[in-house]
Amino acid sequence: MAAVAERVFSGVQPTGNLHLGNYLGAIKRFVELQERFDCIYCVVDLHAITVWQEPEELKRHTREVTAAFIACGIDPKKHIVFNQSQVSGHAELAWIFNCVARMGWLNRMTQFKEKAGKDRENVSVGLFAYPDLMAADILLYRATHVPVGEDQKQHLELTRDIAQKFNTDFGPSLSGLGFGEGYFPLTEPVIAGPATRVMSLRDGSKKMSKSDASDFSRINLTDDAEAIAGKVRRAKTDPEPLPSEEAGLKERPEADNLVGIYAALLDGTKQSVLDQFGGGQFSTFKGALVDLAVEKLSPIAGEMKRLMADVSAIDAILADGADRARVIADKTIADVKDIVGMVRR
Ligand code: AQP
Repeated sequence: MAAVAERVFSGVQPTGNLHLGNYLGAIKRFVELQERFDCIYCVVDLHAITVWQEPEELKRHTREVTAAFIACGIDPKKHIVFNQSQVSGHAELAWIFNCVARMGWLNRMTQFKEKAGKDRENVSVGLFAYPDLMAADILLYRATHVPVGEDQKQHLELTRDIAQKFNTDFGPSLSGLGFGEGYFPLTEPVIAGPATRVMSLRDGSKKMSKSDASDFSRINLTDDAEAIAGKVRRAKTDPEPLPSEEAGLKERPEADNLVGIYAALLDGTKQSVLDQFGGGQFSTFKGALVDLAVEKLSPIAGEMKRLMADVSAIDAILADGADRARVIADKTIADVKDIVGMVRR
């Protein structure tokens, strides 16, 4: 395969309040990767509308995710921050990938099964085809690394399958056009750290999610100290003291979740947290967790509030990012049209 420059791409849906899971599983990693890679971070509004969004809420959430990116430390001047609908290449490439991916592949996607539930006949076609659009988001920029939470692992595997099939199906066309043996890279997921799947504070078997009906299930990035304290104190636990060894967290999902959150906020490991709190009661540990969460999250909430007070500045960042993203995307779309055999002027 022709050498492809290393590049990071990832996205977040503007579907509601960003929470600690989005932060620890994804956005915190986005910030770290800026040091080593060229990064493109996208507010994926086309993904959001696979389920119903009130138009005014969609606009507000799009700006809020942008504000969160910046408040967490993403630099929109050095890297690219934009919203997906402003670069038409995402939808164009997604259509081509709809014709590359197989129904059987999409039928196996667990996120679709979870989100569609028993109401499969009534969900949008977009919700089913969501992973093809996600593959298009990533491969439009020929991204080599994608930081995501654990829940997106299967979609990343599908992205690799689509890239591989495209490279194989169009192999002769690729070599004829001088692209070597492959056009799209086989992208690597970046899923790392002690909190790649943060669970609901009310139910250790469910992922922390924006769309959970209970606000007590998650810590929002905009929560103030009082709200964080209330949610952590009410978080479900079990009656045993914390174990001293990590192996003791097995079969104790709520304890495992809170210890993982503490470790991730501190950039430590679960074992280092247990070295400090093992053998103690949850009440002591929860008090320390509240202090740590408030210390780490309050500055983000404050900065988001400040940024949201100037919507035109946020819109200018998104417009500038879209202009820069489009330059890369247009080149890929032109190449892909040549490879597939579409006549261009
Ligand atoms: N609970 C989580 N733990 C760790 N990482 C998580 N992510 C989401 N939830 C957790 C990661 O956050 C990034 C952005 O996710 P998204 O907004 O695009 O979609 P999602 O995964 O569907 O997130 P939600 O909160 O559950 O949203 P809704 O309720 O709208 O479906 C991704 O990298 C994701 O892995």
